[in-house]
Amino acid sequence: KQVEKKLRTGYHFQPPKHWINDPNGPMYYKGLYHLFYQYNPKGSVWGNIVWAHSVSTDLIDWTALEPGIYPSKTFDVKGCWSGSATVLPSGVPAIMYTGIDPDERQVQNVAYPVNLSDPFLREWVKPDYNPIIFPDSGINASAFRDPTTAWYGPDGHWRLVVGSKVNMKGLAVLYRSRDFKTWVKAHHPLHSAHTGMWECPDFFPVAVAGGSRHHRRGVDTAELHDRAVAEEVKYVLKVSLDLTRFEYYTVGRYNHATDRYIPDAAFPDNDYGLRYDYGDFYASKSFYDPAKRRRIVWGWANESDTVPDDRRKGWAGIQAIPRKLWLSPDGKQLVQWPVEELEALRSKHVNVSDKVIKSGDNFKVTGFKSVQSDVDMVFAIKDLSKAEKFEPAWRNDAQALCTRLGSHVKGGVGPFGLWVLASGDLKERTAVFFRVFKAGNASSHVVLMCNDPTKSSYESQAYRPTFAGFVDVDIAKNKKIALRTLIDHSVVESFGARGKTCILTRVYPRKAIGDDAHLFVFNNGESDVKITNLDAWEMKTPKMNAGEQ
Ligand code: DQQ
Repeated sequence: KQVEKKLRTGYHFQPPKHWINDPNGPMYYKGLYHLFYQYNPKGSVWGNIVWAHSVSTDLIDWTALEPGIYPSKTFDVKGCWSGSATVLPSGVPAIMYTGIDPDERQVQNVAYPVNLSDPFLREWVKPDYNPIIFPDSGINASAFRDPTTAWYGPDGHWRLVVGSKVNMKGLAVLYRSRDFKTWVKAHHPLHSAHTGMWECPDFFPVAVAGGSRHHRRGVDTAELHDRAVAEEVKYVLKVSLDLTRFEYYTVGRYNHATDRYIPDAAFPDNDYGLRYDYGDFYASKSFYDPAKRRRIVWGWANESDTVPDDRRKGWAGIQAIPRKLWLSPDGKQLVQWPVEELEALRSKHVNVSDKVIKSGDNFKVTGFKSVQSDVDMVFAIKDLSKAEKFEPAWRNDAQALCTRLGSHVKGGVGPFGLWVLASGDLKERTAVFFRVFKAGNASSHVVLMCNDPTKSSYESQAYRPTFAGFVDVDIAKNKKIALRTLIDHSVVESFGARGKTCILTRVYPRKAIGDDAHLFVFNNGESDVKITNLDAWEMKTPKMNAGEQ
């Protein structure tokens, strides 16, 4: 059966065909980046799950290898679900993953490379002492999965957490081991909250500003036992909620002695936390890249078309562009930015500068093909006096606010932003935009970033929710806001305010495809805005999983 090429991505990660979901066990080993991911080798819907495996020297060109982990033993005969890699102090990488056993129980297994001198790490062996972690009587065996990268404590014990739940309480169940073989459950979880099941937990350190290392530098989980490092880091706990299909994170402290994680006061318990991405981004997994001393996060972007569409297309699911991630200098949130390697794909370039977009106007960016492009721009707002008044209750639900105040609803300052993947007649278009509100006291403002795909396609079956998040910027002081948008046929991945608020959306235009996909800048607010600078590049197509030559 032929795969439908239309709307397949050019530079976002995807295999040649079939279903993909969660990124698994990303790591750097002997000069290669490894990415495993949940994959159905038999079709374009979820099922028959194995760990497909790809390698890259630069996170851009990918070579597909044979699956690394696949059902082969009683402890994983019904599926090899998500997990993580830990590079041991000896340099040996270990993969920990969830196996589904014959009774449908979720158990945790370990696997090691067969041949350590093979940088491709093609073959993995699962020792007979698996499963290393079995759901005991206190644990719900059908809600017990996705082990994290392990870390080593000052007491000489390894630790890792497994996602779980008890009733509606999400749990990061903590295990300890001396030898990486025998794992013992701690008396209390690392953390828990009343949110429902925690899938794909991720727990890692981030540098704080003012410490001995630059705050954008990554910190390896393997450095955690070092007390000097421990004083200059904060910790991030990220979980994926199967109930909302969104991910949330908090930033906090980790007490080595009590083995508990305590979110900072800025992340109250009754709140889910912030999000890496306010759009279609799930089951993410980060890793420390020793080659460039950074932390990188991978996340899965599901299709939002229908299952029959996916069967027809013969493919479903992509990975978002790998993002470097760090703690903002004020410690209030994480910041993400596409890995710098992506810029090597930039080719034909256009620039617009100092262009005013008057109230109600729009402007077409010409001279390049935008269907597979990278747009990086800055808006300037001179006059904030017309900003609409913000009601405090709106704080709780950016998405509802943006659904109500879509890109076509006129405002004071904004909506202004981009129409991407737009047909020439503008009947099809996806809006990425900002709207600025005046908060209670006139000197402070609230900035909302939205993605409105309601007009993205003539096709009416596709799921097209509006996505939105607030942007923590001092707009009165800066009078500017930056927007970077990666456009790639059926994905629009945006980074507001240099990576403070990110939104990824999948769209399925009918008309705005190939050379008929256009880029516009629009302003539906009363106040004029100015494009201080806009750079846009066509993006080359990298080698994407063609397999070994
Ligand atoms: N996907 C995996 C699970 C994980 C879920 C199964 C999250 O391990 O909890 O494919 O998308």
